Amino acid sequence: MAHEITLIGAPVDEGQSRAGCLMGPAAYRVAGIAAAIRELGHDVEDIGDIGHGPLPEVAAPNPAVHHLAECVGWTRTLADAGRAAMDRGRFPIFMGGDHALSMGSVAGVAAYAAAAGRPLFVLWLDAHSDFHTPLTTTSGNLHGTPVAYLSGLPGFEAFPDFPAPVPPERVCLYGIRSVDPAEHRALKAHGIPVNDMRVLDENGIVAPLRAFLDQVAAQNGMLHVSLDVDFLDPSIAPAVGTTVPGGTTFREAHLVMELLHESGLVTSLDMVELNPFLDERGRTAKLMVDLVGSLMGRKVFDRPTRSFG
Ligand code: HAR
Ligand code: MN
Ligand code: MN
Ligand code: MN
Repeated sequence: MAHEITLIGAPVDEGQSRAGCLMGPAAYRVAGIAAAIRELGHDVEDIGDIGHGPLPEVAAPNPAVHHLAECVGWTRTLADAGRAAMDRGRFPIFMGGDHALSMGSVAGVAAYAAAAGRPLFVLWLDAHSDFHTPLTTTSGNLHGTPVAYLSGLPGFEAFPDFPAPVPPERVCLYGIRSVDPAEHRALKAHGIPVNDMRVLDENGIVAPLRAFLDQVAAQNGMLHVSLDVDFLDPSIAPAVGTTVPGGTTFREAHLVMELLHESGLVTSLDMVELNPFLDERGRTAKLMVDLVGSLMGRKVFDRPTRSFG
């Protein structure tokens, strides 16, 4: 199926403390993201980079938290941009930018899904669970909080109310290998299933994903995919500030994208945490663009589309 893709540049750098993610959208454009998707038969428009807009007056609930006003601003502008693209029948790709951008991208997609009367599912491809709140974070880096925000947890009073919080059984954390103690407790209390690397080592990369996709299909859901560069092993994707050893291999990551393509279920995508300042001759940016190619249908041989549900 041909998609109508809208590239949204989201140069968010304020959700963490290591400058460089703001160059992410430019790096993806240099790596040829638009041409790579167009080549696969999809329509592509690039609306350029958006900003965080006017800064609201907000009080940080925890002295560690930094750049709260900027992150609230980004959440508003990105939610609006994502919702507007989907209202026009398009498939938004949010080119980050650090993972704080997902507070906005998922909020926009969730508002669209609620209006369309369809359940939203979220697949979080990441080394980290990103389940802190502004109350529990000790680093103060808000890129570690979006999953708690989209789950409707308290502590996000400075942010817009999340439209229709995503229930735990509709969230799939995949590739996880770094969870802080407060996140661990909160994940258990909230009942979010965690597919950590141990689960994927034992069951393979395919089976847990198929089980989740079957759920999405059975409920006629929409599926947002949030792809963090550190989902990948640092040996193949060095351009990220928070490398964690033991990530997915080149083929595992492509296989995930190929299965997602065959499912026909994905309706929006984040590409987050690329820090081009840390890259080696553009290899991480190019790999991320290649993975999007697989998600958009690039393959060596045709295979029948597998029906889920
Ligand atoms: N849990 C740690 C913190 O809150 C690290 C979070 C890192 N998050 C990302 N995105 N890089 O997944 O500081
Ligand atoms: Mn700014
Ligand atoms: Mn992340
Ligand atoms: Mn991460």
